[in-house]
Amino acid sequence: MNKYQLPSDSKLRSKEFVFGVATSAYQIEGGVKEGGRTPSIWDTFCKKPGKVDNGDSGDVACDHYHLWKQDIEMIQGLGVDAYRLSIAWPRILPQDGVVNQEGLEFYGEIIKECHARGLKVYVTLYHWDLPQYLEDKGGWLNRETSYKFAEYAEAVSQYFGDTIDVYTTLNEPFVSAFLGYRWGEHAPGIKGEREGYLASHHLMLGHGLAMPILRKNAPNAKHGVVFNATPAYPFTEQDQAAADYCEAENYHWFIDPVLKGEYPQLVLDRQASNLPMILEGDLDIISAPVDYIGINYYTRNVARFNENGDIESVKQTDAEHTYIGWEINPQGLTDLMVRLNERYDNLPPIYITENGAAGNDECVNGVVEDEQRVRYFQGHIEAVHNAVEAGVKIDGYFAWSLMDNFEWAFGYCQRFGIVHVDYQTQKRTLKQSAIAYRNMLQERAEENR
Ligand code: IFM
Repeated sequence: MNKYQLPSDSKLRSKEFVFGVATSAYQIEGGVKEGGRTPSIWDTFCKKPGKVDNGDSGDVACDHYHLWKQDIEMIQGLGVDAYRLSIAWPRILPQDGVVNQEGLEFYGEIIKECHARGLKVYVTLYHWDLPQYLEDKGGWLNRETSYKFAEYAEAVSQYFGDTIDVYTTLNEPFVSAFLGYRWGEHAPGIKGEREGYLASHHLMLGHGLAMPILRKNAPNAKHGVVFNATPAYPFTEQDQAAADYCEAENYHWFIDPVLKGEYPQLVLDRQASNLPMILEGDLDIISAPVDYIGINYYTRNVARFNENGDIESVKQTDAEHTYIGWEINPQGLTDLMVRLNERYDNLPPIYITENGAAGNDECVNGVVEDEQRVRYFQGHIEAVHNAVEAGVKIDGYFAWSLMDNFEWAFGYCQRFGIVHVDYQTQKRTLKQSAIAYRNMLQERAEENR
């Protein structure tokens, strides 16, 4: 297949629907000691033996810090409407209270170049690279960090204002809080139930504190937050409650406070002994209206109660999985969209801000055959179409990721890019999945001409 197919009457064919590609700062930039940047928690974490596969780090990554111009040219060549990137907090505020002009200018150049090439710019403020100096004071376990995040949002939005088309406060607070502070698999590597919940509340508070600041400084931009969400299915009929709890913890815990102004009862009950201190007024701050929510979808979860009454995931051995071990299930994306639509009366428009598949792709004679990823995208783009048909307002779709990059605790061995990166030479090669994306978008552009 050299082109993703869309039904002829699909909303996804209209030019109002946004197609894009996404990346994040630490995963692609490198240049960690350049431009006045100071270490983030990921620089520190990568140095700890055994934390990241193969001892990898984002020190060089895709060297986007130097190659950004050619990368943006490549993005334009794909024919997408938008580029979703993140800003590295430690480039903007390398020390507490000190704004680094060079950091602002670096992203200013990128934004200018994107606009010159007709790309809309979606910027995430926090894609997991907390400045280490804040971690040294407790990181997201310290309520003060929420206020520091608001200061950072002020610095960025004051400088960029409406030149950023769409602002995102946080990417996947579930991952920052739970993988970082509960299960210790991500930076800063802390393990503790209470810690995970405390970090989650402070992240959401940071989001809420940032919202009015962003609106004040960028009144014409859109503002929102991005969640990862994995729909859960019961393994047997008896396991419905297990599946319900998985969803509650995985995404209701993060979305409910924003859209309902409350935390979900299922989690409040089950985690009663781990709950953070929620001060009066916090939920009012967190539930400030958003213009959109971003959803990152990769896979589904099948859940059951084991013999101890604990909830566990059951791997579906008869299903197809990607290289990272995640089940491929496009129907899960449609179901998730419909479930969100049913759960929230005031659901704002959704962007699918990430969707993609990991492989261990190789470039052979300039060609990267990523047949599984091509099928993955075809299935998931159709799933988005089906959700739209079912009445869900979805305004855009971003492939994760533009190019192979530093996949956190997996280092470089999991390749999520639609563009292959040779890490020795930094050569970029469009995979078949990128070519199919480009061809679909080209056809759409011709139709809309
Ligand atoms: O690479 C990550 C990204 O940083 C956040 N969402 C999930 C992706 C794949 O794991």
